[in-house]
Amino acid sequence: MKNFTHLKKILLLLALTFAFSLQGQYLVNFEGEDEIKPAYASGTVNLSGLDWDMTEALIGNLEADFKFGERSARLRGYATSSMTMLQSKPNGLGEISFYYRRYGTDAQVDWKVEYSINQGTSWVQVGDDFTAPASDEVQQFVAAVNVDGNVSIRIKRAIEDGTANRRLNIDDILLTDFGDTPTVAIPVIMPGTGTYFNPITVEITTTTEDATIYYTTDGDDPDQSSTVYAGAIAISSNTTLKAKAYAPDHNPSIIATAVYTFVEPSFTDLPYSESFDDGLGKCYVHSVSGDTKTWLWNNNEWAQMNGHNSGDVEIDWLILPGIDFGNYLFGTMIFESWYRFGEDDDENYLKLYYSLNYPGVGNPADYDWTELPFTQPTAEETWASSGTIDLSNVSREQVFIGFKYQYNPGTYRWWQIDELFVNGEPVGLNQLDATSFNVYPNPAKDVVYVETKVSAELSVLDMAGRIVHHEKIGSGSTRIGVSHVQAGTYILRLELQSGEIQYSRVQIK
Ligand SMILES: [Ca+2]
Ligand SMILES: [Ca+2]
Ligand SMILES: [Ca+2]
Repeated sequence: MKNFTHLKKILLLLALTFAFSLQGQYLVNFEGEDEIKPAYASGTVNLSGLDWDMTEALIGNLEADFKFGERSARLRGYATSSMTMLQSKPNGLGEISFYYRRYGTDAQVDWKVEYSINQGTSWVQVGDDFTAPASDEVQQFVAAVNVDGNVSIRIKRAIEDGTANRRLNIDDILLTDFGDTPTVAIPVIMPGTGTYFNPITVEITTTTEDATIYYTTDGDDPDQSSTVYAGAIAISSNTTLKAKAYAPDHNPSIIATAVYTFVEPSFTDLPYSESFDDGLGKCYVHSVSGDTKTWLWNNNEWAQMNGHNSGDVEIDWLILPGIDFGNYLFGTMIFESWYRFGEDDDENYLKLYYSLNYPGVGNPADYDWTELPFTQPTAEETWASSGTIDLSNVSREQVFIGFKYQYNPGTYRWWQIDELFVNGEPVGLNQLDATSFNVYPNPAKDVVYVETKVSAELSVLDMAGRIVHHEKIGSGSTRIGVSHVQAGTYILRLELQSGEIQYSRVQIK
């Protein structure tokens, strides 16, 4: 009896050791040396020890591929696109999780995850269908399965249609074992993966009692040597936060990951030109409505937005880098546009706006915009010039200019924009505070006096850059009659004999 008990103890210990060594997970991260599949055609590839079929899917390593490490799966988005385990995983299936994001700026389609306990004879869906958003926000798919035995999974189109590139990247597919030992609930990171414009405070929780959460901010997988979570974490720069929770008599949780991307507004000096030769350049894109479509650069050397087939109201902005018009006079803008299909009316249009309070990133719908009319093409599939858009009346401060695409389902118009050019006459700040001449009174009514130390050519220009008065003046004080001039702000331009040009502003009542 004693021996038997002893044997039982050894067996139990062995069983525990065995269970512990098996306890765990099957991770597919596409990083293995032989995990290569460069073409979309259907083929078999061994991923972390088990064979998979990848159809209309490859293992991608390009810049446009979302990936952790060097490689990830790129599913093309065709009707038949799928990745399917040809060999089953032992030890059951507890939870399945993976990360996904659109490839490049591709429009997206729906996908689903299924598992099989009979080597693929029949399949059961796990969780809900999923579609990557029209943004670079990395998403995590997590669902509990909790079945025993040998289990395989597949990821495939939810609706099997289409032969257009709607590419999706998937990485770090994690299948945890199913077991009697409970697993700590996956930590919840709030707020989660996303694009942020201001520093955030992040909290991590788990519903498992007595669990300790460990986290990293350098992309490494956390373990019990990582930092213990002891309260909210401040994050203000691009960060991958990973958290894993441990509790007594539990398997550790799977790793929760949040990827924070902080977007900085971009600015430009004038002249600014954007020919979209290599991408969207300094232009910023924001989809206010309609997750699957946004402005994109489609390798054709222009910017494009087309809501075709999205089924949603598409409100999408293409925004130029900020311009400080305090540094320029007589701003102008010109560009070319092209459209096809669709119908325009008050609710369906492409319009150009500027904003004085938009910060350069974030949702343009939250800010004030003033329309800048432009000439549109008179026929489909014809590139047309916008004509010179006068920006001289745009307030002399930091300005963002943006195209707003707004179309309802059924009226979608395909718009293309190219050859943007914004120009202005530079004005040094100290020139506006010109010290070598003095203008008074300011504001003026009928008469303004210009006092200089040297003789010069004086021009009075309206805000559109038209010269309304011109004369040569000598040193000393010169009287200029302005009673015939319309009320408004005018620029006094003084060209010295040295060629130097100085400016000042005068208000005429
Ligand atoms: Ca990877
Ligand atoms: Ca171009
Ligand atoms: Ca959209």
